[in-house]
Amino acid sequence: MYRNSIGDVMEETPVLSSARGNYRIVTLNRPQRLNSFNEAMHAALQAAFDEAERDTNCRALVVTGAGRGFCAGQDLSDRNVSGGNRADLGHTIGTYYNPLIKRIKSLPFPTVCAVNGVAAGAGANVALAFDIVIAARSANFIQAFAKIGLVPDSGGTWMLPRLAGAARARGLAMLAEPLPAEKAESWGLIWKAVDDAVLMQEAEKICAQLANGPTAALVEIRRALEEAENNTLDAQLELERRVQASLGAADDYAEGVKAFMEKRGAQFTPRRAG
Ligand code: T3D
Repeated sequence: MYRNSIGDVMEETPVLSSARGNYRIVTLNRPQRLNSFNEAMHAALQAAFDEAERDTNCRALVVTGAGRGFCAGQDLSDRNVSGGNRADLGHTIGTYYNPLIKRIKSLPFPTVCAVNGVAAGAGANVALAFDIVIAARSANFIQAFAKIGLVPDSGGTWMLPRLAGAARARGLAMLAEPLPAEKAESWGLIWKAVDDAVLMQEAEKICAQLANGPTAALVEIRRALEEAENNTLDAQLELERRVQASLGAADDYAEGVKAFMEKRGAQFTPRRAG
């Protein structure tokens, strides 16, 4: 619950989810707190992912934020730091943030993040965990952790050096300065920055393209690129051989080749349950 600008008590629906044909739009919805995470929002986001996974018609999703921010990380008003009863951050990270990042990375369809405004703390790293990240030009990414005596979490220390290189990762994490969307694009953190007015239009265009694509291959692309981070070239070549053998035996490959030869768009197979 929260009070709106004229003092009325409002009920909170921390995450909104709506189906658009074969993809979904999931919106973080605590705009009065810049969509920062509390336990209810973590639970609601996981429930929105559950719902999307159950719906085999759903073959991609976009996550965005309501209001002027994308997500300001942990809701700090939930943290009692003056009394003796402090939250065990190891517990909350292990219970909420780590499972969330792993969940995003293992969704059985491709994902898009439309960063509509500031993405700070865990909010920045949650955004970077999606497959394709686009951001409004006015958005900023802030590794806000050092300002409150913490290290980047939610995969930040893993993703930042891989995406931006070690020197930039150190600068972002230690200085905790806002990184504007266009710089995030030029540094390789995100796919692209777009005009604010067309953010959702662009995000949905990308999402629709992914939703009409070969879902299994797109998920394998995500996995293969993740595994490449730790593999030798030999191991990665073997992984590509194995994955290609499996995809090459599937209907989507046959359809893709046929469609090419017949000079038409491919009609890939729907996603299967489980
Ligand atoms: O605790 C654990 O479980 C460990 C996990 C940690 C994960 C983390 O994410 S730690 C990092 C937490 N996040 C931050 O430190 C960011 C805090 N927020 C900010 O630094 C700034 O709000 C922003 C740079 C994101 C945006 O600045 P600005 O000037 O555009 O907006 P604002 O005025 O600061 O915020 C607007 C409102 O949202 C304001 O409320 P008010 O005054 O209008 O009633 C502000 O308090 C609220 N808000 C923003 N971020 C948070 C928040 N309220 C609670 N928690 C927040 N994280």
